[in-house]
Amino acid sequence: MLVGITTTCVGTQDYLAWHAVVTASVYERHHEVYGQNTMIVVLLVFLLPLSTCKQVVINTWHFSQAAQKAWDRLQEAGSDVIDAVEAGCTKCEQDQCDGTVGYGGSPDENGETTLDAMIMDGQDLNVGAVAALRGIKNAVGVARAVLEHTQHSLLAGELAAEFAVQMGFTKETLETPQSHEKWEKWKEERACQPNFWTDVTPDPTKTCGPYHPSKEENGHESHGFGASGNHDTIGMVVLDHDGRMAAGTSTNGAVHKIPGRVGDSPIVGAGAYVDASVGGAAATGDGDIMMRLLPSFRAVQAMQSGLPPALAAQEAITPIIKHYPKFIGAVVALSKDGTFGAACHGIPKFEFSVVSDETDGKVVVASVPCQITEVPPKSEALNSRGP
Ligand code: SD4
Repeated sequence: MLVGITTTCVGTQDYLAWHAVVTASVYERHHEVYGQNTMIVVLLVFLLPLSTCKQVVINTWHFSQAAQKAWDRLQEAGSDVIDAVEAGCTKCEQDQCDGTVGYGGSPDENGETTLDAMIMDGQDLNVGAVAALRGIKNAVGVARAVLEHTQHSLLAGELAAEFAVQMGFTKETLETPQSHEKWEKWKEERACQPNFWTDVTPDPTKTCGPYHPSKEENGHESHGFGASGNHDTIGMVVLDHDGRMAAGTSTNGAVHKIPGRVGDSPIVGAGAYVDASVGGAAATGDGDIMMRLLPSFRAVQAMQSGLPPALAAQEAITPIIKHYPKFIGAVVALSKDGTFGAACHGIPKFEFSVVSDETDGKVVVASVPCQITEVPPKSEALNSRGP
């Protein structure tokens, strides 16, 4: 049993409870034979193998300040893993990480920025999420309010904003001069190219809408998920000394999306997933594809079946590539024992940020090389985002 304790990560509270029970029963049975002092020494030695879980924060991309913020919050007395995830993702929202998290990024076809976010509690698998949230900057904070103050899992759009206002959040514009200029250029100078429409008239590869359904197939170009400024959702997983885990996401989605579009980030199992009895995962990349194949859920399932995190992340990406060989995206995975890894596809390399006891509380930006699938020429004419 001791060997099990030394090699397994045990939450401090669980360990102390276990220790109290063992201490009482061993003392009860043996103190008359060995004497009180010997027993006290033996029982103190029991405390030595105390092996609490490593604390770890991991998040997608080089968002080291978000990771640091989450870590720092985790160290504060009274803070928990949910606080840490919220603080880390909020930091990215405030910093507008790479323009793809928070306000003023990814203007949709109307020039509006809308936000998707999620928080998941790894203890009871409760989830709070918001999708296509309008006019509220702290999307992950609203997701937490959904988690803590409702029995729902996901609120969307204008009515999610009304909920947020009830919860004390401020309604304000998410447009900035930069997002307005980006939108104006796309609309005026580039005739609404690229966009996300298929098989509509007028031809979406040449002109702006409004569009109507058409039987004619219009091929369309890739949207360049992975090109700078269009790939940087924050997805975060946190583990504390007690083995408690949480995960979260925040993003402004896809640039020039069709108004109303929701990505993978607020979808459980797609953008993130965590089960403290196994581990957690978070994803970034082409969310329209990822929400069809639930990579974060698959990564956690793969860890449950015994794979280490890096292989579990790869296992989550493999089925996506089978269907969508031009897929661009990545998954980070963190096991309940504190080991972590990542896998990616379609870009040269993927960076992620980690901070743990082993890094002495300092953020390390690590990277993994990504797999790139050669697409046979005959597929070139096909929709790059579809099978
Ligand atoms: C989305 N997954 O909304 C997000 C954005 C992202 O790489 O991560 N892009 O599809």
